Amino acid sequence: MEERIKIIQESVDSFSVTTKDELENFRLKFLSKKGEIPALFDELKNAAPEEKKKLGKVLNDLKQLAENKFKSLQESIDSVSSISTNQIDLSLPVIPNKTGNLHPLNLTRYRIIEIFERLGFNVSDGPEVEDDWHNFTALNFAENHPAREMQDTFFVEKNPDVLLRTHTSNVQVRLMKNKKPPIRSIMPGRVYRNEAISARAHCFFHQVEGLYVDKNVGFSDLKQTLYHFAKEMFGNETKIRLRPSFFPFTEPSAEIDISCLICHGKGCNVCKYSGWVEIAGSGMVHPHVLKNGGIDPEEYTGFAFGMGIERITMLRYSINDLRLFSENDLRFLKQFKSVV
Ligand code: 2NM
Repeated sequence: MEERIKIIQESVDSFSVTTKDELENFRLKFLSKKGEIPALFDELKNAAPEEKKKLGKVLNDLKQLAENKFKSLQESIDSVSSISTNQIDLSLPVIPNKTGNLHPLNLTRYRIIEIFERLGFNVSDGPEVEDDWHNFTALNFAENHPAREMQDTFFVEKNPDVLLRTHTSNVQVRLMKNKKPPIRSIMPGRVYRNEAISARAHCFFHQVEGLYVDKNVGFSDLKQTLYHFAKEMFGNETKIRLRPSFFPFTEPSAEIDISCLICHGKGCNVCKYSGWVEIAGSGMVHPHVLKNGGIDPEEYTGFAFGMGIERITMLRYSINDLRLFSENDLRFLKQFKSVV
């Protein structure tokens, strides 16, 4: 019996509670009529007289211990619940409700704008529904250029002179018409092309184009500007490479590649084992385009460039499917910077 008293004593000592229910369990287990301590008192009746005296004292001590323990547990629970009900600290700042996340395309757009604004570029915009002249003719697209076909361009109400812009260059044309050089401006915006939707193509996407027109703007200005952009956007170690290319609105034209962020040139999936990833098209603005914008190509020169915001965003966050940007799957969107 002495042994059992010791065991009960230990479990009374180590008992801890955090709720009123647990406190009640303590009472039922040890102190209630059917609890372990009254049961021992019952047994004591059958003990030999000299045993009875000795065990009775030990048992009384145990009962006292359990009652004191019950009291102190009760006090600790009462003090906790009085904090949560009576002692609310009204001076604490509110924990804000989460209101949403910024779309990754917007995060990238804001970053691109920030980089070019620091170089003295401003931001321009223009219409998404455009006429043929501003979207094609002024930009030196030949009359029979394939981009003008129904398969490539969305026309509004079958009118060949009302279309959804296929690039943001229409804004450059309008800007040149409205403003004398120097012009340093970027044009972020949505563009449309008649393409089947897949992981790598969509019927609408987003571009940022840039235009710099002034006296003595040269190819080296183009190269340094885009080199600076690449380092700001993708890290100071980033290298760039220019490849000769062709666009109707620039001559000469160049494709801009950056050194692969993933493998640093060793070769991987993203760069298709070439070590380089294309990020933009660019070139010196064609004299015809300057003239169409009302700018004298004998007096002024300029460079222009264009890049896909989706493409930059995919490289930035390792996203491998364009469709994620427009499907509004919260599991995707919640991974980006929260508004608050
Ligand atoms: C690109 C690539 C190269 C461009 C040219 C012009 C304008 F209006 F100045 F002629 N705007 N945008 C340009 C040049 C766009 O996108 C891939």
